[in-house]
Amino acid sequence: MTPLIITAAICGAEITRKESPYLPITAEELAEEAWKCQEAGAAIIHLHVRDDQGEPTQDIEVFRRAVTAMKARGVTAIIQPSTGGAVGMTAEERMQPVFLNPEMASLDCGTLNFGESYFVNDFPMMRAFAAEMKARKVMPELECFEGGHIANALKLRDEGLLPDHLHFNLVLGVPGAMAASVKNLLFMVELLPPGASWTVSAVGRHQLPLDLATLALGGHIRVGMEDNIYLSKGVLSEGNAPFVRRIAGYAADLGRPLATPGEVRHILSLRQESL
Ligand code: KMH
Ligand code: ZN
Repeated sequence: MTPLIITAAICGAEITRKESPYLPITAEELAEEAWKCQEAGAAIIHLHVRDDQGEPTQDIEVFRRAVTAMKARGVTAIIQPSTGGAVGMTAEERMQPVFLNPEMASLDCGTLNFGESYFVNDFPMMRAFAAEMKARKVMPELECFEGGHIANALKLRDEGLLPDHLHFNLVLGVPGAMAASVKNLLFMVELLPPGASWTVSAVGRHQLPLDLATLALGGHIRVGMEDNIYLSKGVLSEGNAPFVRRIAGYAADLGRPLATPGEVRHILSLRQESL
């Protein structure tokens, strides 16, 4: 049985402190949160950062501070910065954390409606992200919010812009994009190329049911406050670790071991040195 990779998406770009007072924002808060998630079983930290006002930013120095604080706190999980940032950001803004040479980074594979707004990922942008990641041996996590996004990723692969191993994140339930249902999850999984690894991110109240379906199917799981802030109806999660702990518990019940960061490097074919 392939060990389960739990990714913790600890901050995101959209949730505010008004919605949850437990949202980590500063470098120290992000580091503490990442460490707690690691202790609970997460092997990847999907990272967005915020400025002093709590607004989303892709400033390389803010990312650098967060990563440095995480390492100082003892975080050994793989840190996966976002190149999605927030809606409305330019490709140049979004690219910045790639220049830190992380082991992984997200690569969004198509444009979609995103709540009341829209999130632009056209081919020139996707190619620019993919090429920069390839040059730096940064493993892209291919974020697919719609079935067509998988085809877009395969087009990038056919253009020689992706590594041999492909790792997808199937994101379901973003308002305006593909709904979070088991039927849609199966549809997406069946579109994946042979040998690809995949994780699932489901938004809001759909997170837990889709996670359980993913466990049954043998995929990997992303949880965290970027996608959902409620542990159950009306009950805010006091941070990200309770989400990770809950999935780790279900995996234990199924006898599925959790992947360590070392195992993630092997399963996802990450480069073996950390720059
Ligand atoms: N905040 C969303 C607009 C990613 O991290 O690559 C984009 C996002 C995807 O979160
Ligand atoms: Zn993200």
